[in-house]
Amino acid sequence: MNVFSPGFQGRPRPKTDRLPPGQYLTEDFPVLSAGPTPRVDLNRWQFTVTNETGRQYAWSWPQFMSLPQTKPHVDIHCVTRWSKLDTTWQGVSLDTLLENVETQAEFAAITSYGGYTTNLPLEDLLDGKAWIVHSFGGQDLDPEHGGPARLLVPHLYFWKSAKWVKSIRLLDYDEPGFWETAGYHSYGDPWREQRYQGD
Ligand SMILES: Nc1nc2c(c(=O)[nH]1)N[C@H]1C(S)=C(S)[C@@H](COP(=O)(O)O)O[C@H]1N2
Ligand SMILES: [Mo]
Repeated sequence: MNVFSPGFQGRPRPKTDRLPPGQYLTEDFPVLSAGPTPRVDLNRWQFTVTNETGRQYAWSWPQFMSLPQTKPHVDIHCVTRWSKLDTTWQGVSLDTLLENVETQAEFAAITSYGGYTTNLPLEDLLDGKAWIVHSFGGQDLDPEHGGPARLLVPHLYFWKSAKWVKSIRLLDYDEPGFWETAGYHSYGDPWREQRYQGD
């Protein structure tokens, strides 16, 4: 007997298969900020990348917005155990931003307006895995959620996705950020449940 109903293979993957261990699904979009929401004036907004030799690359808001845009459609996973599926964003791939940046560095240190920091290996920003996004669900990104622009690195726990992103420093060494210094995992892969140091 054929236990599969017609069309079975065409069915989407069950949502629970997309849930990393220890996570639950949420339909809302919780706000998690370690401090107040900074006000960032677009006329003064600047995003910079500094390589390991100190060379700086900078984009004003109009320069950033004129780069080729993509629309990532991704699942996000917060270390506080909520996951949200099928989120839709718009922004610029880090592949585009880093295209002409000369570097041999292995690590990236991210800093936000307001002072938040986080770290990750440079390769986790490349090959279509990370974006700087300015829109969520077809609307300008709310300030609470990181507007005017935030980092989006959905394959790692969401604390790596720095809101109000300001700069990326490319380094030869790993530099733990705000949560990483407070005992959270240096890498933070939700599928390996790397929540805390030692996981
Ligand atoms: N600048 C900044 N970025 C941040 C944070 C923060 O406190 N400040 N919190 C992180 C954490 S722990 C999570 S889960 C997500 C939350 O993003 P959201 O508030 O849009 O849900 O942002 C991350 N990026
Ligand atoms: Mo988080």
